[in-house]
Amino acid sequence: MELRRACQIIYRPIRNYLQCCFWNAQVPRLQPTMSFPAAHIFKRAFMGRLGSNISHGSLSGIYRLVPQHNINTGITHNIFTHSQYKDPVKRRSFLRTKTSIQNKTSSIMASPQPHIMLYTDSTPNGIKITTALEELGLKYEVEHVDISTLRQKEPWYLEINPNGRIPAIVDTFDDGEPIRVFEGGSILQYLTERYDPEHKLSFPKGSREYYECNNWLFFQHGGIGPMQGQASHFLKYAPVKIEYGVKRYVTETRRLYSVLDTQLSKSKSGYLVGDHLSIADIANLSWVIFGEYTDVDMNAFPHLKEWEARLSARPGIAKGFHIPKVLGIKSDDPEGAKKYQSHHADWVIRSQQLEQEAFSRK
Ligand SMILES: N[C@@H](CCC(=O)N[C@@H](CS)C(=O)NCC(=O)O)C(=O)O
Repeated sequence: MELRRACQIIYRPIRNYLQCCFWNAQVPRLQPTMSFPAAHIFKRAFMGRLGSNISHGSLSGIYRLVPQHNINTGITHNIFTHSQYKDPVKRRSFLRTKTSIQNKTSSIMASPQPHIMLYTDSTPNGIKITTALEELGLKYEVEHVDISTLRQKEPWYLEINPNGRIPAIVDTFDDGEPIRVFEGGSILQYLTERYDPEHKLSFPKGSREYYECNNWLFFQHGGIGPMQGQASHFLKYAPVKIEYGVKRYVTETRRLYSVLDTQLSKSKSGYLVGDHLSIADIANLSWVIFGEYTDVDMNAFPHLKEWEARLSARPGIAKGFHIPKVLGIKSDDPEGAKKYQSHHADWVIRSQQLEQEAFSRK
């Protein structure tokens, strides 16, 4: 008999015993894996299946990614932790639930627990995720990637988002391994598909509203985001004033706002899709609140203006706007807008130069 098979047979009763006592690393989808170090040692010895990049966290008794060493870059960086399980009391009660009622396994499996590390800054794309997380009421940790310091171009971060932009998240996937998700729309879909079974911010997959929600999510991703982003660039950050660029992008942004305004004028619920707030509203709102900053007169869009004020007053959204730091870009705060502009103008040009140089060397 093959040695590996023999080891498995010997290991099985030990594993079963451990399964009764501890959170076992072998049970798929019951993540994050809470395990007694011995379980991992047995597992490593007999099964040889421990991922090398997470072994530090797992062998320390709490399954969490701590310093992650990238063998390609030689850089070690803390990218992920499971704070929920640092607390020994919570940890013990979690273990008790698991070990006492084995039958409950399937229901735990059905609703995975988030262990989200969010990498972000206070910008339109960044607040899209913090507002969604707050509205969903999910636990998450934040790593402030101050884009003005170009942290988003460092090798450790490019492992998480190869595009060198915020936002991005790292979560624990069903297989117990970290999963990275980048691009705001992809993150919003990931969060709602995994953690929104009650459809607080989403709609049942396959329903009409589900597809309509995608329409407005992609509208933001392919329209408002890039167009308004360029409008800000030419208006606020470009070292030379190019009237053509300003006109093209500011006008296009206004046109896109009018599309949103018309949609809202027809909406009975006051939301872009269906009868409740959704990731479609959240994604677009995160840009619309920067409207005045990009020379859009919101009085021209009464439905959009009312929607913006109503949604911005929601506690979850209001909180999410100011994570990881306070936003000060509203038209009633011209000083804040000026600060925001000068904070971003300098790094935008440096970043552009750096990226273009790196690209032309390839
Ligand atoms: N398509 C991306 C765009 C992300 C993006 O452009 N983020 C900006 C902040 S709003 C950023 O990280 N800029 C940093 C840089 O350009 O280096 C998304 O929707 O997530």
